[in-house]
Amino acid sequence: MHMNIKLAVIAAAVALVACGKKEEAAPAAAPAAEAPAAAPAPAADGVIKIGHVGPTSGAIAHLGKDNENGAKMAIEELNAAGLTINGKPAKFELLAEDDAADPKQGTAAAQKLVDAKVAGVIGHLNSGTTIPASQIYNDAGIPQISPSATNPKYTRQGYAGVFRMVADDVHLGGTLGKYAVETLKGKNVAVIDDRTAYGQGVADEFEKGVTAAGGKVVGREFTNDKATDFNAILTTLKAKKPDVVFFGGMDAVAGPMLKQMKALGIKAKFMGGDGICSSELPKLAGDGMADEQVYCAEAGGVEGEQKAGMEKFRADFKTKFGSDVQVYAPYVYDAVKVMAEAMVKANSSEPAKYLPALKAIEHKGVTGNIAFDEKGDIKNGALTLMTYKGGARTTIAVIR
Ligand code: ABU
Repeated sequence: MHMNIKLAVIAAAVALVACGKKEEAAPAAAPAAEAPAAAPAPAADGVIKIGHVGPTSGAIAHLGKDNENGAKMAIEELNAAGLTINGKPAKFELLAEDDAADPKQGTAAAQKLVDAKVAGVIGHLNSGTTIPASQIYNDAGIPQISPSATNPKYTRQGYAGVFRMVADDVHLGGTLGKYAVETLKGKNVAVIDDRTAYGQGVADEFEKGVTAAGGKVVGREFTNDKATDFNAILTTLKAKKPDVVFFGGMDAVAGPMLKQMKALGIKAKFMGGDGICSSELPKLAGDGMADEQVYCAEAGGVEGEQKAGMEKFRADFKTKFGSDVQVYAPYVYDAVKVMAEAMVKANSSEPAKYLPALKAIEHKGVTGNIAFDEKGDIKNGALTLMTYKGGARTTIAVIR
């Protein structure tokens, strides 16, 4: 086929991946690099298995299910698009695993997906599961896109096939630290973390941001990701009269912590990263508890004309699943679409063949324009600063 015609056909197929319409897709294209020995063989029957892992049990199951639903939505649209890869109708199959936010269960789930010969993995949700699992996927030559793990280490291990859809904790924690001092006028700041890879990391970055902006960290305490009673550490911090209390951890711990903070009469602003910035937080904290006192940031965001696409996604998601997006379902949805687009572009679901296309991807998704840097981090990552009003997440600003 003439090169221009071939490119046009591939472009049409890619557009179909994005908009979900039914049509014939690309014919065979030039193969890319050799697959590593450990990489799974392409499915003979045209079924392309995509793994998804998140905590669909345990305290943050609402977040894991939200992510999994984002993957389901994307897979259904891809299958409705009637794509062809390597001359076969491409049927995508989602293999969804639960890691319960536990690193050991995370590696077990990763091995299960490798054994099932998935072509790629979207996940995991937590940094504490994503990082150990990434070694297993890397050893098997399977690309992995985390929609939400923000610990910088994930993409700094030298692995060729790891990608992150969101800004990392350096960006997130640093920006929130600056915001606490400069915008919320927090001179004295207290910090708590849950000792997870995410919670401790983002809290450390927050501290650096506070100090760099001229604020003072007057206390640092820690808990764990299953704790429910925070009275001892909150009482210790109350004596230090903080203007702002930052929590590095997830919403299931942040909710009760906020409630107990109020019960102790601590009027400080309550801040956290993306892990607390969910639709569920007001319910976890109790009626009205989160309103006006909580500031947090999603590690991504859209502006201008791209907001309409995100709003449509949120409305479609609510219609389909009967619940609001928690935080990262749109990033999971885009991650699946990005992986599929790379397969269409490479005309192969073999990891070693579509990986170069994934590295070079330029995708217009519901979460914005998606391209990755040399480490696999999202280029030009955004943050969305949020607060809560009337029990709902309310955007303050999108910043880069
Ligand atoms: N980024 C917040 C939740 C996921 C994580 O552990 O990184």
